[in-house]
Order: sequence, then C-alpha cells, then structure tokens
Amino acid sequence: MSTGNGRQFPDGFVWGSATASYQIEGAAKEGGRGPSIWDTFSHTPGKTLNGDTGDVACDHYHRWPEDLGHIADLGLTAYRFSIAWPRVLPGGRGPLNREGLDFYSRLLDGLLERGIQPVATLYHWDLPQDLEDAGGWPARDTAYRFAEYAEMVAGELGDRVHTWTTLNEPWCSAYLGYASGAHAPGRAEPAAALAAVHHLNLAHGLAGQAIRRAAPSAQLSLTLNLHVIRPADPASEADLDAVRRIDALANRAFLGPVLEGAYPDDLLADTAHVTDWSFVRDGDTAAARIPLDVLGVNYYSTALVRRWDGTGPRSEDDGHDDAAASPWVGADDVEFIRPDGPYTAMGWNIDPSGMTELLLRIHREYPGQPLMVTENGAAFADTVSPDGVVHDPLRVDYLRDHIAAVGTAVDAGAEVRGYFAWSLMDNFEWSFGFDRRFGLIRVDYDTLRRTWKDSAHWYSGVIARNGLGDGA
Ligand code: PNW
Repeated sequence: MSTGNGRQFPDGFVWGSATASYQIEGAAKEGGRGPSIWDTFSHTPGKTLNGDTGDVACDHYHRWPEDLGHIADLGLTAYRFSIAWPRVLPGGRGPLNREGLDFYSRLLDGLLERGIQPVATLYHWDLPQDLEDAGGWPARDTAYRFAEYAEMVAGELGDRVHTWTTLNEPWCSAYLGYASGAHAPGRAEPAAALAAVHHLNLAHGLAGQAIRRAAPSAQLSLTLNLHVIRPADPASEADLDAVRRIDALANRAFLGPVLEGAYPDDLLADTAHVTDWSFVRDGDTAAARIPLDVLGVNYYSTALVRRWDGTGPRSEDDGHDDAAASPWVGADDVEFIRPDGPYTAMGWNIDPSGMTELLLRIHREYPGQPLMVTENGAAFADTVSPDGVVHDPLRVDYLRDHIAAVGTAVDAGAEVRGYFAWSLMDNFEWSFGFDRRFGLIRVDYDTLRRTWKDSAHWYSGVIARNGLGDGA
C-alpha cells in the first residue's frame, strides 16, 4: 500500500467523523420518540441480518457524554450526526417534542464547548412511521412535512449548527427503500421509487429555503452518495450507454434538479416505460435548486457495468443486496459485474482512484462548488487481540489511501473543504445489522464498552498533523 508521502492539507481543512441517529442512539422508545420506518422494518422477520434492530444500538442516547469525550480526544474539528425526526416530531408533524429536541441541544452545547463544528443532518433515513403510513416518500405531502420539520428544528437550534444538511443519500432512501426493498420501508415498486426521488429533491429544496430563513448564518448542504461508474469495455458503445443510463439514475437524478433546476432529458426518456413523471409539477425543480454552501459527497467504491445481451442470467453484482429486487429502475438490460478487488467486508471493491475521479468530475461540472467528503470508510472483520486491542491495518490502509486521493483532487483544484471518516464507532449497519463494523472505535455489543482501534489512534495523528506525514 502507498504511504501518504507527507501530504499536507490546506489550513482550516475540516477533519471529522460521522454517525447517524438510528445507527447509534438506541432508546427507541424513550424521551417521547415515535416509531420510524426503521423500527418497523428491523422488527419484521427476515429484513435484517440476525434480526438485529436499533432498539439499543450503541446506546448513544445515554452514553453521549462519553462519546463526546472520544470525539474531543480524537481531535476532530467537526462531528457529523443526524437528528431523528421521530424524536423531535414523534408522528412526523407538530407539535415539537421538547424532550427529543433537548437531547440534540445538549449534544450541540457539548460540541461547541469543545470547539468542534457540528454538522447536523435532518434526515438520515428514519422517516416517522405515521408518514410512511400516509404514503411515504412517493407521496408529495411528505416533502411539505419535511420542510415544516426543518423549519422548526432550524428555528430552535439555528446557528449553533455550523452546517445543516437536509438529506443523507436520497439515492438510498428512494431506490433501496422503494425499488429494491433492501432498506426500510422495504417496498419494491419501481414507479413509486422515482416519485420518491422527486419528492426527496423537492423536500431538499423546500427545507433548504426554510433553513435559510431560520438560520441565516449557518451553512447549507446536501449529502449525496455519488456513484463512480465504469464500463466493462471502454471501447464498447453499448457499455458506455449502460454507464450513461446508470449515471442518470444514480447521479444526475439528484445533481440535475438540485444544482441545475431540471431533470436530465435522458433520465425521463430512459424511464418513460416505468412512469410518466407526472408527479413533477411546475416550479418543483426550480424549488429544488438552491445554492449549496457545500455539497457533501459520500464515497466508498466503484461500479462496473455493461449492456446485458439478454442471454444467460443477468449479473447484478452491484455491491447491494443481491437477494432483493434491483434498485436500478428501468435499467433492465444493464448488468453489474464485480470490479477487481481487493474488497471490504461489505463486498465493495477498494479503489481510491474513484475518490479523486469523483471529486474532479464534480469540480469540472460545477466549478466553484465547495465540496466536503461527508463519508468514507470501510468495514472489515476486526479481531480483538488478547490484550483487548483491535489492530485494523486494513482500515488504516483504506483511510490513508482515500485521504491521499482526496489530496490529489485538492491539488488539481477541487474545492474540498473537509473529510469525515465513516464511522466514529461500530454501529447498526442497516440491513447488515451489527455484523459489519465501520468504526474507528470498537463497540462491544454485550457491554457497550468503547475501545479505540489502531485506526482511531492513527486518524487522530493525521488530524494533529493536518496531513498524512512521512510513512504515516
Ligand atoms: C451509507 N449501497 O450507506 C450511509 O450513509 C451510512 O449510514 C452507512 O452506514 C454507510 O454508508 C456504510 O454503508 C449506504 O448499498 C448503504 O450502495 C448502502 C449503500 C450505500 C451507502
């Protein structure tokens, strides 16, 4: 593996780590919290590995003072977390549940006292169950409810939050939630998934306007899991067309409305056999487009595609749950093939060059748009040594090589303001339950004890040096 070659980052570069409410908080029935689609889904037999749920998770709801200590001891300059909508508005609509809001208010105070920038995401997938029962993201009303929630929370917490992020990875919410069904609410309805895409984009824009009003001095952002898609055969027109199709669904379905105010024509044409997009009303894409102080980019791996010739079984090795239906709505003649390894415990290929490529693509297509890597990291089968320590050299290699790849993009001119390692600690990895560990800090799920892995010590050194250091 490469070394960092002493790479330094610009002054003020943000070094963070990230978590999400349902993945760490637990206390699912405490403090007046209402149920979310992830409570319902994880309690449905067969939906998560080993039947794991977020009922307790890392018990962060009670152990947040200890976790704040780890955040400070690591030297993080920013901490990215999410606010659970059903804690603040248990049924998805007003009135506000003061007890739920106070939890986040205390956390914010603790971060600010320690000089750590809070980056708060309003929606990291825990939709209040009542709103799913009313139709979920395929229903337009959910976008208006989200904007109300954003206005209330931003009104209360305002500019104590340094950066407000409306949505985390709407790709996952729409396509894994409503097309493949691998995520909550577990529906496999391709047309509904595209309606969800649109209502998430609309929700982002409406909430963004509300945040601007309620917290005018805070930064506004959106986090997307943009995909790096490569053709199996770069000389094949058919494979290049498969790349274009997947790029439309994965990337341009969000970048188009949010940064340019329109859906790409090819996306509408490619999916015309699935939906007529009549859920898009006049003014919607203009509302979705709102200048972003920073665009959050989550990057883990790359995808490899080709045109399926219709013979033999169609390969769907896209790094998603292969047991589920395809998340790739309308792209029935595209095959996903397994890229070359090495792989993480998620089965995702490790390819730092994709990080550089992605950041430079956004920089080229949206010059001047500040960027932030809001998630990057890896699950590995960590083992605890007899002395209780976790040596995780593969995670250190992964993080080093990807941080170096961010540095390469910065050198080439991309305006990358910061980097957040996913995740601060091992947590509930959605449909994979507690089996997949992404943390810098190990969580023992019997005792809930936190132990720094080698990667935590290493990352803390990177932050202290503002760079990778020689041979780091
Ligand atoms: C992101 N996929 O999730 C999320 O933002 C985190 O909550 C999550 O823990 C992390 O990445 C690691 O998975 C994803 O199937 C989940 O492509 C699934 C996919 C992508 C991102």
